Amino acid sequence: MHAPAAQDSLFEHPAREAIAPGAWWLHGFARGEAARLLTDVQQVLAEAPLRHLVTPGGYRMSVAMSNCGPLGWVSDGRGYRYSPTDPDSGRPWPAMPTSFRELATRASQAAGFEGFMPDACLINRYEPGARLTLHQDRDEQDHGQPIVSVSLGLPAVFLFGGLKRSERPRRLSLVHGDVVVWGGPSRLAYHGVLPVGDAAHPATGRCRINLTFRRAG
Ligand code: MD3
Ligand code: FE
Repeated sequence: MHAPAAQDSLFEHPAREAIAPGAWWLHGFARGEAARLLTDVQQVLAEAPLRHLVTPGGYRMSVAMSNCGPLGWVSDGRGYRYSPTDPDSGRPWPAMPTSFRELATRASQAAGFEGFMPDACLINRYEPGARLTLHQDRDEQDHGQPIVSVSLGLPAVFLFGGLKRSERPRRLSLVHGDVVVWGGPSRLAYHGVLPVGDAAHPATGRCRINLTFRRAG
Protein backbone atom coordinates (compact mmCIF):
# COMPACT_ATOMS: atom_id res chain seq x y z
CA MET A 1 0.00 0.00 0.00
CA HIS A 2 1.00 3.59 -0.47
CA ALA A 3 -0.44 6.89 0.54
CA PRO A 4 -2.52 8.32 -2.30
CA ALA A 5 -0.36 10.76 -4.21
CA ALA A 6 -1.71 14.02 -5.56
CA GLN A 7 -0.97 12.61 -9.02
CA ASP A 8 -3.54 9.80 -8.64
CA SER A 9 -6.50 12.10 -9.26
CA LEU A 10 -4.93 13.20 -12.53
CA PHE A 11 -5.88 9.89 -14.14
CA GLU A 12 -9.57 10.72 -13.84
CA HIS A 13 -9.04 14.42 -14.52
CA PRO A 14 -6.34 14.86 -17.13
CA ALA A 15 -3.68 17.32 -16.08
CA ARG A 16 -3.05 18.58 -19.56
CA GLU A 17 -5.91 19.19 -21.96
CA ALA A 18 -5.47 20.37 -25.54
CA ILE A 19 -8.01 23.15 -26.18
CA ALA A 20 -6.96 24.00 -29.73
CA PRO A 21 -3.73 23.77 -31.75
CA GLY A 22 -1.03 25.31 -29.55
CA ALA A 23 -3.38 25.94 -26.59
CA TRP A 24 -3.05 23.78 -23.47
CA TRP A 25 -5.15 23.86 -20.31
CA LEU A 26 -3.05 22.69 -17.34
CA HIS A 27 -5.73 21.86 -14.77
CA GLY A 28 -4.65 22.77 -11.25
CA PHE A 29 -1.04 23.28 -12.35
CA ALA A 30 -0.47 26.16 -9.87
CA ARG A 31 -2.77 25.00 -7.07
CA GLY A 32 0.04 23.85 -4.79
CA GLU A 33 1.90 27.15 -5.05
CA ALA A 34 -1.12 29.49 -5.09
CA ALA A 35 -0.55 30.79 -1.55
CA ARG A 36 3.03 31.74 -2.39
CA LEU A 37 1.95 33.41 -5.63
CA LEU A 38 -0.70 35.45 -3.80
CA THR A 39 1.80 36.59 -1.17
CA ASP A 40 4.08 37.75 -3.98
CA VAL A 41 1.14 39.46 -5.75
CA GLN A 42 0.58 41.54 -2.60
CA GLN A 43 4.28 42.50 -2.52
CA VAL A 44 4.09 43.73 -6.11
CA LEU A 45 0.85 45.62 -5.50
CA ALA A 46 2.36 47.39 -2.48
CA GLU A 47 4.84 48.99 -4.91
CA ALA A 48 2.58 49.34 -7.95
CA PRO A 49 -1.06 49.54 -6.82
CA LEU A 50 -3.95 48.26 -8.90
CA ARG A 51 -5.66 50.86 -11.06
CA HIS A 52 -8.50 51.02 -13.58
CA LEU A 53 -6.96 51.93 -16.92
CA VAL A 54 -8.85 53.91 -19.53
CA THR A 55 -9.20 52.55 -23.08
CA PRO A 56 -8.15 54.67 -26.07
CA GLY A 57 -11.89 55.18 -26.64
CA GLY A 58 -12.30 56.72 -23.17
CA TYR A 59 -13.89 53.82 -21.26
CA ARG A 60 -12.73 52.92 -17.74
CA MET A 61 -11.89 49.20 -17.63
CA SER A 62 -13.82 47.18 -15.04
CA VAL A 63 -10.75 45.01 -14.42
CA ALA A 64 -8.11 46.63 -12.18
CA MET A 65 -4.52 46.12 -13.36
CA SER A 66 -0.88 46.37 -12.43
CA ASN A 67 2.36 44.85 -13.73
CA CYS A 68 5.73 43.49 -12.74
CA GLY A 69 8.85 42.71 -14.73
CA PRO A 70 10.84 44.84 -17.19
CA LEU A 71 7.74 45.83 -19.20
CA GLY A 72 4.14 46.54 -18.22
CA TRP A 73 1.00 46.77 -20.35
CA VAL A 74 -0.75 50.15 -20.15
CA SER A 75 -3.67 51.86 -21.84
CA ASP A 76 -4.72 55.51 -21.99
CA GLY A 77 -6.18 58.00 -24.42
CA ARG A 78 -3.10 57.62 -26.64
CA GLY A 79 -3.45 53.84 -27.10
CA TYR A 80 -2.23 50.49 -25.78
CA ARG A 81 1.48 49.83 -25.30
CA TYR A 82 4.17 48.30 -23.13
CA SER A 83 6.06 50.67 -20.86
CA PRO A 84 9.19 50.13 -18.74
CA THR A 85 7.78 52.49 -16.11
CA ASP A 86 4.57 52.76 -14.12
CA PRO A 87 2.81 55.90 -15.43
CA ASP A 88 1.29 56.50 -11.97
CA SER A 89 4.66 56.67 -10.16
CA GLY A 90 7.17 57.25 -12.94
CA ARG A 91 9.27 54.40 -11.51
CA PRO A 92 10.19 51.06 -13.12
CA TRP A 93 7.65 48.29 -12.51
CA PRO A 94 8.48 46.00 -9.54
CA ALA A 95 10.77 43.07 -10.33
CA MET A 96 9.05 39.85 -11.40
CA PRO A 97 9.07 37.54 -8.35
CA THR A 98 11.06 34.33 -8.76
CA SER A 99 7.92 32.31 -7.98
CA PHE A 100 6.19 33.92 -10.99
CA ARG A 101 9.09 33.44 -13.40
CA GLU A 102 9.64 29.81 -12.45
CA LEU A 103 5.96 28.95 -12.77
CA ALA A 104 5.74 30.56 -16.22
CA THR A 105 8.78 28.62 -17.42
CA ARG A 106 7.55 25.26 -16.05
CA ALA A 107 4.08 25.77 -17.50
CA SER A 108 5.35 26.72 -20.95
CA GLN A 109 7.62 23.65 -20.94
CA ALA A 110 4.71 21.41 -19.91
CA ALA A 111 2.90 22.73 -22.98
CA GLY A 112 5.87 22.04 -25.26
CA PHE A 113 7.32 25.55 -25.59
CA GLU A 114 11.05 25.67 -24.84
CA GLY A 115 12.91 28.82 -23.89
CA PHE A 116 9.96 31.06 -22.95
CA MET A 117 11.46 34.05 -21.10
CA PRO A 118 8.66 36.41 -20.05
CA ASP A 119 9.57 40.09 -19.71
CA ALA A 120 6.07 41.23 -18.70
CA CYS A 121 3.54 40.04 -16.16
CA LEU A 122 0.14 41.71 -16.14
CA ILE A 123 -1.86 41.33 -12.92
CA ASN A 124 -5.62 41.52 -13.50
CA ARG A 125 -8.04 41.81 -10.57
CA TYR A 126 -11.73 41.02 -11.23
CA GLU A 127 -14.22 42.03 -8.59
CA PRO A 128 -17.77 40.73 -9.00
CA GLY A 129 -19.17 42.08 -12.27
CA ALA A 130 -15.79 42.84 -13.84
CA ARG A 131 -15.27 41.48 -17.35
CA LEU A 132 -13.05 41.62 -20.38
CA THR A 133 -14.70 42.00 -23.77
CA LEU A 134 -13.53 39.92 -26.73
CA HIS A 135 -10.10 41.06 -27.94
CA GLN A 136 -6.77 39.88 -29.36
CA ASP A 137 -3.39 40.29 -27.63
CA ARG A 138 -1.31 41.84 -30.37
CA ASP A 139 0.76 44.56 -28.67
CA GLU A 140 3.74 42.19 -28.32
CA GLN A 141 6.61 42.15 -30.80
CA ASP A 142 6.96 38.40 -31.47
CA HIS A 143 3.68 36.55 -31.83
CA GLY A 144 5.70 33.33 -32.06
CA GLN A 145 6.10 33.48 -28.28
CA PRO A 146 3.32 31.90 -26.19
CA ILE A 147 1.31 33.54 -23.43
CA VAL A 148 0.90 31.86 -20.04
CA SER A 149 -2.12 32.71 -17.87
CA VAL A 150 -2.70 31.72 -14.24
CA SER A 151 -6.12 31.89 -12.57
CA LEU A 152 -6.41 32.44 -8.81
CA GLY A 153 -9.43 32.85 -6.55
CA LEU A 154 -12.98 33.11 -7.87
CA PRO A 155 -13.81 31.08 -10.99
CA ALA A 156 -14.55 32.73 -14.32
CA VAL A 157 -16.05 31.79 -17.66
CA PHE A 158 -13.40 32.34 -20.26
CA LEU A 159 -14.39 32.96 -23.87
CA PHE A 160 -12.09 31.40 -26.45
CA GLY A 161 -12.87 32.37 -30.02
CA GLY A 162 -11.14 32.07 -33.35
CA LEU A 163 -8.92 34.29 -35.47
CA LYS A 164 -11.93 36.36 -36.54
CA ARG A 165 -14.14 38.23 -34.08
CA SER A 166 -17.20 36.83 -35.86
CA GLU A 167 -16.40 33.23 -34.81
CA ARG A 168 -18.60 32.12 -31.93
CA PRO A 169 -16.36 31.62 -28.87
CA ARG A 170 -16.25 28.46 -26.75
CA ARG A 171 -16.72 28.78 -22.98
CA LEU A 172 -14.14 27.40 -20.57
CA SER A 173 -14.59 27.49 -16.78
CA LEU A 174 -11.28 28.46 -15.27
CA VAL A 175 -10.81 27.77 -11.56
CA HIS A 176 -8.26 28.54 -8.85
CA GLY A 177 -4.87 27.10 -9.81
CA ASP A 178 -5.59 26.54 -13.51
CA VAL A 179 -2.89 27.55 -15.97
CA VAL A 180 -3.45 27.96 -19.70
CA VAL A 181 -0.68 28.27 -22.28
CA TRP A 182 -1.64 29.94 -25.57
CA GLY A 183 0.81 29.55 -28.42
CA GLY A 184 1.18 28.56 -32.03
CA PRO A 185 -1.98 29.07 -34.09
CA SER A 186 -3.97 30.02 -30.94
CA ARG A 187 -1.74 32.94 -30.05
CA LEU A 188 -3.86 35.49 -31.90
CA ALA A 189 -7.27 34.00 -31.08
CA TYR A 190 -9.99 36.36 -29.85
CA HIS A 191 -10.72 35.85 -26.15
CA GLY A 192 -12.48 37.47 -23.20
CA VAL A 193 -13.92 36.91 -19.73
CA LEU A 194 -17.63 37.01 -18.79
CA PRO A 195 -18.61 39.10 -15.74
CA VAL A 196 -17.32 37.37 -12.61
CA GLY A 197 -20.04 36.21 -10.24
CA ASP A 198 -20.40 37.46 -6.70
CA ALA A 199 -18.93 34.95 -4.26
CA ALA A 200 -15.99 34.61 -1.90
CA HIS A 201 -12.96 32.37 -2.35
CA PRO A 202 -10.88 31.25 0.66
CA ALA A 203 -7.63 32.27 -1.05
CA THR A 204 -8.56 35.70 -2.39
CA GLY A 205 -11.89 36.81 -0.93
CA ARG A 206 -14.35 38.43 -3.36
CA CYS A 207 -12.12 38.55 -6.40
CA ARG A 208 -10.38 36.69 -9.17
CA ILE A 209 -6.71 37.36 -9.86
CA ASN A 210 -5.22 36.51 -13.24
CA LEU A 211 -1.50 36.62 -13.99
CA THR A 212 -0.62 36.88 -17.68
CA PHE A 213 2.99 36.28 -18.68
CA ARG A 214 4.22 37.57 -22.00
CA ARG A 215 7.34 38.17 -24.03
CA ALA A 216 6.46 41.72 -25.02
CA GLY A 217 9.73 43.26 -26.21
C1 MD3 B 1 -6.02 33.38 -25.66
N1 MD3 B 1 -6.67 38.32 -19.66
O1 MD3 B 1 -5.02 40.39 -19.98
S1 MD3 B 1 -5.76 35.40 -19.70
C2 MD3 B 1 -5.51 39.91 -21.01
O2 MD3 B 1 -8.30 36.09 -17.52
C3 MD3 B 1 -6.46 38.79 -20.88
O3 MD3 B 1 -7.48 38.05 -17.21
C4 MD3 B 1 -7.65 37.31 -19.41
O4 MD3 B 1 -7.01 38.38 -21.86
C5 MD3 B 1 -7.81 37.12 -17.94
O5 MD3 B 1 -5.24 40.29 -22.15
C6 MD3 B 1 -7.31 36.05 -20.07
C7 MD3 B 1 -5.79 34.27 -20.98
C8 MD3 B 1 -5.34 34.63 -22.33
C9 MD3 B 1 -4.35 35.54 -22.56
C10 MD3 B 1 -3.91 35.70 -23.85
C11 MD3 B 1 -4.46 35.00 -24.90
C12 MD3 B 1 -5.90 33.95 -23.34
C13 MD3 B 1 -5.47 34.10 -24.64
C14 MD3 B 1 -4.00 35.12 -26.22
C15 MD3 B 1 -4.55 34.36 -27.22
C16 MD3 B 1 -5.56 33.50 -26.94
FE1 FE C 1 -6.03 39.11 -23.61
